[in-house]
Amino acid sequence: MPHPFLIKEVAVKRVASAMFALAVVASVACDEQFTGGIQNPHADATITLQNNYFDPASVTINAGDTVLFVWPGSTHNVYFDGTPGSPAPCTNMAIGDCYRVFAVAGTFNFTCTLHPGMDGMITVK
Ligand SMILES: [Cu+2]
Repeated sequence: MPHPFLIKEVAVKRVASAMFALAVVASVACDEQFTGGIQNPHADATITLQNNYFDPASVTINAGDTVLFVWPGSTHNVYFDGTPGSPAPCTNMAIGDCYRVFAVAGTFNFTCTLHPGMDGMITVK
């Protein structure tokens, strides 16, 4: 029979690892893409995908901020230039929204691969 103090220590470690797992899930859930409409109105900056330009084409945010990309009705995508810290792309859709978190400072150029010249830039301070 283990000493009661040892049993309590194991339980605390299990709770701590469960909380860590929840924190990981919560941070991953911030990068999301939805077709059909705005699902989560939280954003630090919003960029709308117009025909055929980003409005606005450039925004400046702080590290840790979330950018909301909005598709009001025509097919576009958002691909980042691969700079370290770039988020995953938002893939083709016509109506929907995509959230991307920018965790580190830098300049992140992005483009819609369907429309040459449809480019934008996010500066993270
Ligand atoms: Cu486009």
